[in-house]
Amino acid sequence: MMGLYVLSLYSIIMKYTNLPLKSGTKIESKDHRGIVIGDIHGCIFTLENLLRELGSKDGFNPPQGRKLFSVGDLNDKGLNSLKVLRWAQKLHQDEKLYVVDSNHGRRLARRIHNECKMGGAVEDSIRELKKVTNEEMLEIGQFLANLPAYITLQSSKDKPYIIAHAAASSRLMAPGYKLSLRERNFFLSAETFRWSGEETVITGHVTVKEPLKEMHDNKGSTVIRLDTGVNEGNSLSAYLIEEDRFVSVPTDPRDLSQK
Ligand SMILES: [Mn+2]
Repeated sequence: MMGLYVLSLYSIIMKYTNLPLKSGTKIESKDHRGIVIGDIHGCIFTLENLLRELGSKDGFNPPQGRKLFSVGDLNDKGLNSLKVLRWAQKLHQDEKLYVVDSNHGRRLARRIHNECKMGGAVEDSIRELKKVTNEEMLEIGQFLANLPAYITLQSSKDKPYIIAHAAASSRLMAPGYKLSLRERNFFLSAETFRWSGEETVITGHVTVKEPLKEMHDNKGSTVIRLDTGVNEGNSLSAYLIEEDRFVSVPTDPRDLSQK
């Protein structure tokens, strides 16, 4: 009885702590051209194919003169979440890749730190992570927990770009604005939003057949959608900012289970 009580008290406390909840971050990248990659979901072979298609020599590092950005959802669903997470951590360390927080990323961070119950797609990643040392698992948890809610990217183009997993809101991105947990989650998991800012917003999360540009009002407010359902056997997509161009590669069948 006592054990149960302590356990539930522990989980109540854990629910309201303790992982970082970063708001937005600004990145200047004027001497590197930017490439934003859609939801990868553990599909390492497809990622390698995409990177090579974009001009990477080794299918791991960015092409020459480029910086990479990810809309998040690196993990779950595909067979190789661990490899994708290791790739992201390494490039992030070397400042070759910037990633935003996402619903699947946050859930895995919370699961690693025992902040949520078992269940759902996150267990795909947890099964893989059971093979690594506790130390590496915690490093992955910390990496994911420290990702910002959104990135404001000042590229060599005039207007900034917003990179956010699911959605963005000018009101919530006002300078100095402090996001509540609920507001922060809007960036990670909103299914719909309307955009009227002058920056272009680049998102994943909502699966589309082909990468696309949406106009959100008659002022030409633009949203780019990059989740092209790699985990559903469709494709993985990227957006080349300076060229204003999409590149997609079909899902590599080695990334999906043979159910
Ligand atoms: Mn996703």
